Amino acid sequence: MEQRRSKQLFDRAQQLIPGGVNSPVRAFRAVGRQPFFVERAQGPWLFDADGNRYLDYVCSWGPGILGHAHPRVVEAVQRACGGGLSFGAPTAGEVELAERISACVPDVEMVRLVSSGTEAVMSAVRVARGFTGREKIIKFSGNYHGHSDGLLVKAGSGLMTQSVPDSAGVPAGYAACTLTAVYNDTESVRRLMEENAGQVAAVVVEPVAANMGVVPPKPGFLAFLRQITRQTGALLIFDEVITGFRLALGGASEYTGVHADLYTFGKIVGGGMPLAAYGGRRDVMACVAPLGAVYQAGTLSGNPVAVTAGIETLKTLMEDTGIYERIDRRAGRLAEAFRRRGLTVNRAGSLLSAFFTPGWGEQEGSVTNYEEACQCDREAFSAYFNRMLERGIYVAPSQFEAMFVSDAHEDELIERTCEAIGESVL
Ligand code: KE4
Repeated sequence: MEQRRSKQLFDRAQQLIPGGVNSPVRAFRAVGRQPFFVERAQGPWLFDADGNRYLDYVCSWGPGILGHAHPRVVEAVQRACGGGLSFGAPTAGEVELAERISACVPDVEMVRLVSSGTEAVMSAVRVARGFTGREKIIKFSGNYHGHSDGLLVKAGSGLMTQSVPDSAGVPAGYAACTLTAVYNDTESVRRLMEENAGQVAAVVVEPVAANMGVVPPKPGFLAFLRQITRQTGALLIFDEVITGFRLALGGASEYTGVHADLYTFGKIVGGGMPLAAYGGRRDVMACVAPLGAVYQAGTLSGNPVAVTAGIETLKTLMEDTGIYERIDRRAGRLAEAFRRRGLTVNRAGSLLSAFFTPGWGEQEGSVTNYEEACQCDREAFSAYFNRMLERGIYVAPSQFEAMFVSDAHEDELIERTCEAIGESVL
């Protein structure tokens, strides 16, 4: 595969940008090759600087549920640009987007727009602390909630790929306020709650984990979190940066039937532009400045161009909820292809991961938490990734990320992918 132009760009990038990338997982370090540099994208396709074309199952890590450069979204964004890029003043679009988010997820009675998932989760945690007057939070190993200091404790995603569960530079004091439980293990939560009685402001969870690979909640796990947070006066925060508008139009609360106190959204809600959100119970969100005492602000919060992308994306999803059946069905076909090759597959709707669990191909494995995900064969994953890429199919360059299916992945392309899986999982 020709990669000369990408290599030139990567060499230049590494002179000025740490690792040559603006987010670690993009460096392809877990799969032992240099990254390709994208020139443009259309529908399910990415085109790189050397003219190579890839069928894209990363979808910009989730935003691309409609496929890249959806005409309706692009046209609206182009029109919005003509009216100015940023005002730092309220606009009608922000009201419409807030109304649409609340219409899709009725638990979101009030919502604040921000610019990244990290900012959304960081803010939601601060609101939970401000509302409860408590300092500690419980998260789960293998869950990733962005790179704010207090949440880089046993994060999954990029950090997990680097096998460094904590980040340098996080003050010990921050980590001390973050307690880490085991995903799908109710006893680990109960124990932390008992040991820190009256001190836990919130439990923050990926309602379907997707940063240690996809790990769905075991039956009853989320309901248990709902019950124990109610009992102890802690808030339940669903980090739906990935699952929001992905599992269903109403996200995880629709998909699982469990309802949280606060929600965070990112990725799809911004249609691929820098826009995220946090929101939930009106009494809790009433703590947010200027209404309440919890400060949070942002120059580009509710940016009119990003808001336009978000509105057009949600409008398209709201007008054609048949998309969810289409992308779920297609993801199911991919899961079958992986299982035929003896891999362990976790899937929730159009989110899936195929794991190279110990003894893969001979014995059935299971991945229900961080520890089990860490036991996967990363060399075998890397070989599979590279074989797929040589066949023009781009999956996430890490065992600990999800595969995303978009509405642009037509059935014929899914079948082509299934064939490539059969040739690449060896
Ligand atoms: P951002 O700050 O990257 O927009 O969102 C952070 C975040 C928060 N919560 C969840 C559940 C997330 O998955 C993320 C970010 N996801 C990763 C991919 N797993 C983003 C890709 C990257 O880090 O480059």
